[in-house]
Amino acid sequence: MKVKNVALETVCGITSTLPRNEAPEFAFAGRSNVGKSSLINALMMRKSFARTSSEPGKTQTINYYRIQAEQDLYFVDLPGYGYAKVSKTTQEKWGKMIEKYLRTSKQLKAVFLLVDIRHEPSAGDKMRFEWIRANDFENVIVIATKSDKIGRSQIPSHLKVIRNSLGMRKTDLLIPFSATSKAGREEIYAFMDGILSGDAADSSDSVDAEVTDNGNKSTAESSETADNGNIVSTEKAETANNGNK
Ligand SMILES: Nc1nc2c(ncn2[C@@H]2O[C@H](COP(=O)(O)OP(=O)(O)OP(=O)(O)O)[C@@H](O)[C@H]2O)c(=O)[nH]1
Ligand SMILES: [Mg+2]
Repeated sequence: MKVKNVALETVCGITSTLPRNEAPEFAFAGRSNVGKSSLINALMMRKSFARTSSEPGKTQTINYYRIQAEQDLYFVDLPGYGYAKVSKTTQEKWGKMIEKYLRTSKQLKAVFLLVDIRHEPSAGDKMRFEWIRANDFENVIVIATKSDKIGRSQIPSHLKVIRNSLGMRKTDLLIPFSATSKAGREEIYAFMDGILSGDAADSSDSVDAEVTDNGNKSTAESSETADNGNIVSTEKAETANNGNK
């Protein structure tokens, strides 16, 4: 994927009507402060287009970034959950709005659930992962963020904890990512490209990725090696064409 231009096209508050976009959407969910906006910036090749903050709870709206690449698409930055200073009622309203988005968007191709690589996923992370699964999103990709914050040699064991804790299937993608080094970005692009090209061709071919227990992909021809040495799947995308909702 080669990003040519980006724009913040739509910002939705709690009472807004969600847009009906024509281009494919990729959504980013995860706890407050996990690094959603930072990942979106890295994918947009921008330093600080999406607002980031060391203060959790920065993104309190659903933000649609329109991306011009080989084809147009959207990155959808969802508000983070689990931020204590946001009242329970507001959090619940938000939860409902996010669920509504995930359930009703016709263009949503995949949901990226971000978890911090340093920690075991929270109850909220597990709940969301299961929820997304239960709503028939075959394309739920887990991104383990802030991989620069642990030593390289620790990455596989941390990925294993995340995989086991979330109850991920062997074929589920788990990609370690760092917004500082950008390690993992190419794998995420490759995954998206796979979905977009499969979508365009309306192909129903299915190639299951084989993933080793430590979460690293080992077989796909088009795999690329991440900066941190982990190999992740790019083929699984092809299983996804019929898997959305
Ligand atoms: N070292 C390091 N810091 C990161 C990384 N990703 C995000 N951060 C930092 O973590 C903080 C939160 O990042 P955001 O991208 O704003 O997180 P968010 O998930 O969008 O947060 P909300 O909008 O509150 O839901 C910021 O201080 C970022 O600089 C990373 O990969 N490595
Ligand atoms: Mg944010």
